[in-house]
Amino acid sequence: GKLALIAGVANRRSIAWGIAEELHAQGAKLAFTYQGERVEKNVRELAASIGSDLVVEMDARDDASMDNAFSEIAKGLGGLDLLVHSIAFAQAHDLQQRFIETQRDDFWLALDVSCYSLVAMARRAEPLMEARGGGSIVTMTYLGGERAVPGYNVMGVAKAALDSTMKYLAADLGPKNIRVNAVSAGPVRTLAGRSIPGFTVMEEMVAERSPLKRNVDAHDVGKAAAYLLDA
Ligand code: 0WE
Repeated sequence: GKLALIAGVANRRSIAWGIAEELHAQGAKLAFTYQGERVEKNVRELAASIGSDLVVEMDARDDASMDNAFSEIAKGLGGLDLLVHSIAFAQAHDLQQRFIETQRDDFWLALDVSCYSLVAMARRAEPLMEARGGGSIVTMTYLGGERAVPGYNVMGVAKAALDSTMKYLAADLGPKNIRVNAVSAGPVRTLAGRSIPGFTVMEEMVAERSPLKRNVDAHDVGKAAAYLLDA
């Protein structure tokens, strides 16, 4: 019976969709935000497949768009308990060239979409969760924020900032019984993952070194997220 908002579904391979399926299986009522007309149809069809018609456009770089999305969702869901932030973007060339070449506007683009968006969403979620006596927020991070992973570059800087953002938000929201956590997934075969040069080789190397000798998929991540969300 928990009320959940999921931001970051692009298609059925998205980590956000793996989390959505798990939350649905555990009985949550779901709403979705999507970014851009290109993915609207995908997200509406996926939402419909689990009985949800609460799908609202939200541009994470636009405050007015975020205000509108949160007011639509608060109205449609009738409250909010769980928030899933599964949003990131860096220019493709910044994940290929040397990190040192990152330009100012592309640096801030990556930080804005991949990190500040969590602050912006948490601030809008706070009154809705407070009204229900508490809530829980989960975002997605990656090892490249802790160590220099070849090619991850400005996304690593954004994830380092995201990890810290998660902790400061937890400090602000904890007294209101709102928890904030991040799941650090390994490489997952998504739209974002697959378009990265050398992704397949990296996947093979990670699988070989891992205890289970395999990579995680969006459903593994979904189960970890659902636990942290206390779905
Ligand atoms: O966070 C990510 C990838 C996020 C991402 C992916 C893209 C591809 C398409 C952000 N922005 C874009 N922009 C695009 O235009 N991961 C954890 C997956 C990932 O990306 C890497 C990795 C791993 C793992 C890039 C280099 C090295 C490793």
